[in-house]
Amino acid sequence: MKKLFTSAIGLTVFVVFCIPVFSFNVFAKSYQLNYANFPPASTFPCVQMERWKKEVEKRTNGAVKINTFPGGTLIGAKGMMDGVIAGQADIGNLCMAYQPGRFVITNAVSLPLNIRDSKTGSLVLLDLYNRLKPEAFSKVKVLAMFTTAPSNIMSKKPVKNLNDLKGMNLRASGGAAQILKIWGANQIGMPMSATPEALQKGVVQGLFSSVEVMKDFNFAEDCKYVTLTQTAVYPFAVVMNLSKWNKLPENLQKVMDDLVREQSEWTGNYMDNHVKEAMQYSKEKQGVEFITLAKTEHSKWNAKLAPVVDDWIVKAKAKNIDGDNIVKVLEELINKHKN
Ligand code: DTR
Repeated sequence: MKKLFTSAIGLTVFVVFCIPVFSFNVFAKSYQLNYANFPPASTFPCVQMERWKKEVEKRTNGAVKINTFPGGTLIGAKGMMDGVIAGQADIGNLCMAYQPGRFVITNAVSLPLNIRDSKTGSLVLLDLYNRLKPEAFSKVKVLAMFTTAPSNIMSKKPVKNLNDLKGMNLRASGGAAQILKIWGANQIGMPMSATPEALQKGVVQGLFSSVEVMKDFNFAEDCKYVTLTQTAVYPFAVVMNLSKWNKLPENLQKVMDDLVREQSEWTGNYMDNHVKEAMQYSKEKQGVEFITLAKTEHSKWNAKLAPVVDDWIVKAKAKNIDGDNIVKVLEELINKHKN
């Protein structure tokens, strides 16, 4: 009888204390995190956000639940970094080009250094960040970094030479904006999320960016011409509120740490493939003309860009930033990662 009684207690203890631990998972507590993003859900920053959410939830067996907020519903484009630092969202995705003076070191990735695709740009940016650990990110935990594919001119009117571009109102931000100005366009700065309205109202006659937006924002309906320049990638970061990060147990932090490089590279690959799809869609479904600059014309455009890197180094020096070293590191990383 006594034996039976002891076994019954043993079984009860097992059922009450052990089964929940085994059957849920090894993560004792669950966590909900809010993730803010500025553009609409169909665009690449949000596609990568949903992929990250899915992976984190899967790899933590649901111990971490990510609530995603696309379309600037939680924090807008320019307020992303400060919003995350202040805890308005736990995680946020930001485009560094929208605050060029704030992210001087990492924005250097948009200098005309011949980054040919988004995968290369993304790995270069992440390695640059890891190597130089810029102060601008000291108040957050970085969860991923990636760049767009190189920028091209999408416009309502054809641009075949520098004269066509002269005075044309085109939208761009950060390093890409500097390049447009040098080529003689009338550059207008605004986040991508404000561009559809500006195009429709005629405030701008086009934009300078990676061409997946021809499909994702359906700019192909307004912009029937794309001039292929293949310059300037835009850098992005996914950042997390530091005190929220510090409160996560180590095994959950490890899941996210293990994802940093994978997510950055995944996004680069997604973007590169999606650019191809968007080009096909624009040509076949929207009758968009893709313009390749004539050789002599192309040399003129490149000649204008020749002083950009040296000028940037001089300006960086004035801010006490070792621009020479940043460019050297960038060139080394581009060589390492290029396809
Ligand atoms: N090229 C930058 C960033 C960018 C490219 N595609 C998208 C889509 C959604 C938001 C931002 C971006 C820009 O032009 O803003």
